[in-house]
Amino acid sequence: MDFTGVYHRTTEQMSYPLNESELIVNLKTGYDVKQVFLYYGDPFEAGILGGKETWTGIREEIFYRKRLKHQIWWTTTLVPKYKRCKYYFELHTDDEIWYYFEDGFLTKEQMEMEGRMLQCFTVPWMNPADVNRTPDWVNDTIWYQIFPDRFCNGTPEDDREGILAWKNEGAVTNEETYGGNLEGIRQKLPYLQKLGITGIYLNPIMEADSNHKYDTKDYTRIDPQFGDAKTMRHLVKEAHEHGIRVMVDAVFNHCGQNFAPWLDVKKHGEQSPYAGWFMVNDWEQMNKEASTRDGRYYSFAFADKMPKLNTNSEGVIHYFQNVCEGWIRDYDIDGIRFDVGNEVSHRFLKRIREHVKAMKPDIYLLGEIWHDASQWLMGDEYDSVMNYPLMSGIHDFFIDRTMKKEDFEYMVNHCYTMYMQQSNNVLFNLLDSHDTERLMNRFRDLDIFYQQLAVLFTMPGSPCIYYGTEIAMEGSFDPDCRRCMPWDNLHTEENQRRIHEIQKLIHLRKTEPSFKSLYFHFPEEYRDDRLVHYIKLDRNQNQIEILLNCAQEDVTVQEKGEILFQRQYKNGRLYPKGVLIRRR
Ligand code: ARE
Repeated sequence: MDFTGVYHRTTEQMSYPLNESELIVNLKTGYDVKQVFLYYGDPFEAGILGGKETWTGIREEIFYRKRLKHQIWWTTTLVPKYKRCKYYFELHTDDEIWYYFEDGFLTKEQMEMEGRMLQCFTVPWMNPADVNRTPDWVNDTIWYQIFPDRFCNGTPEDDREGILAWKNEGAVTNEETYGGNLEGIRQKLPYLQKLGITGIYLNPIMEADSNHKYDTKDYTRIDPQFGDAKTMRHLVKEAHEHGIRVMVDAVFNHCGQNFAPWLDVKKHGEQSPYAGWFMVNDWEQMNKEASTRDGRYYSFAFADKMPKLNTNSEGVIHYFQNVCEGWIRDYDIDGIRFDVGNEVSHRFLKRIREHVKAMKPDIYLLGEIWHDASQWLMGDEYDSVMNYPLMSGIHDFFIDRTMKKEDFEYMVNHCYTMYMQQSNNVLFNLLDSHDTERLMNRFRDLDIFYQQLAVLFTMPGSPCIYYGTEIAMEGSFDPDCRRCMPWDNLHTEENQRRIHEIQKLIHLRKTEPSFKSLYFHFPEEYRDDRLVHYIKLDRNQNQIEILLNCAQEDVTVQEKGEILFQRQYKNGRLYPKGVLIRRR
């Protein structure tokens, strides 16, 4: 047997409570392992392994599997009667049987050798307080990301000096301000509702000097460019009346150069009461005109006008607990997206989560993390993350014509085996954002554009479309990916047709439970080609043909007809199988 490919630990995403009664157990092996059985039972039942007695634990075959390129990922769910259990695995290759314990691999003979002390994998107790709980409402949310300055100007008659005329086409930079505001977003709620949107993610709206507002000046004040507390309360209230939740952007990793505590530190140096709120390395030199890399104080990246906040300090933790408390109390927000979510301290995040979840248990805490975010998704920090790895994988598959179906299958299954199911259910899935080139810009092919969206919409978690995606808006990298929403051009026949495509996709996602797949798996008969040939959006026939995923080898596929969503029950749980969807 190839031992190197076999891995299990009773930690992280390999063995965890799905809820107060079900325990998920995952195992990775190589492809030489053809069958896996699990022996499990109560740690205090008779039959403690050690040579004296033969353990009569329940023997159950693990059948729920998905392919990871060089490995297989086996999953099963246990329901320990007394909230605790111990277990070990029986691994079958073509010609061998091995037993896998916490302390190693044994043959049957070694297992039964007198006096051997065998250490099973052990889950001592499934404490409810430790269960990773994520807000269910997010799983069914269709998100729409809005860059406030560029979405809609609701009060052009009140435009202040410096606001440029709305630009219905053409490139933009970070230097211009076009007057988009909260009142404009409120006015467009009926439009968003008709599109099928049920959640909006707003880029920062708190007072800041730039037009992107990631250089916060006052965390407790709505930027006057966008409105005030009253307009924000009005927006959220009406959004809720339209069945739309609201998530705001929290820039807690750093602040702007005019944030009052930073100004105080610049003025009073180490004597400032806020000295511990920042990460200053050279107090003598800190007021010298900064060059981006001189390290006199830390900042976001090398942006010296974005000094890094010290999220290890009690003062900063306490301050932002109060900021979040104010946002929930004053605006009744439903989610918080944490900017640069991988650089704030874990301690900070644990304390913020505890504070806000006590106020609003189903608030959605989303981390902006572009890489494997396992360590932030243990149930005591973020609920989920922006799923940039999936974005890259989907993009790559459609760009790289050499990528095989197995590669795509690996990429998707890798994305969905990194985290606990609770986090996967509420992943924030996207194909572009205010930080990336727009999807249409990258591909300039409407077919591929819609195929990618169709793939995105089959994924577990919640899809997010960036404003303007409904009309396949173009735009290059930041800042050109933040063009003004061309409301004057939306009525054209082509744009209306494009909006209808997105409405269909959202409707399918909402009305067809099987459209939310769990795993990508391509049965042999589909291996000879690429996914792109199985996601056809026939706009004339109003048809979406898409291959869904299955957790089993034997995909049941019929030539025509409706959804084939076969289900299989095992110890009381539902395991979906694969289907091919041909929807009229
Ligand atoms: C401005 C210009 C940019 C220029 C940059 C140079 O617009 O063209 O490249 O300055 O410093 C905000 C504004 C940006 C602004 C930036 C700096 O929105 O317009 O850029 O401030 O002034 C990494 C971080 C991730 C971060 C991205 C940008 O991990 O957290 O870089 N994203 C957040 C927000 C941004 C925001 C900031 C942070 C700062 O979403 O909008 O920028 O508050 C790989 C890496 C990632 C990396 C990613 C993108 O995938 O793995 O870590 O993200 O590339 O670079």
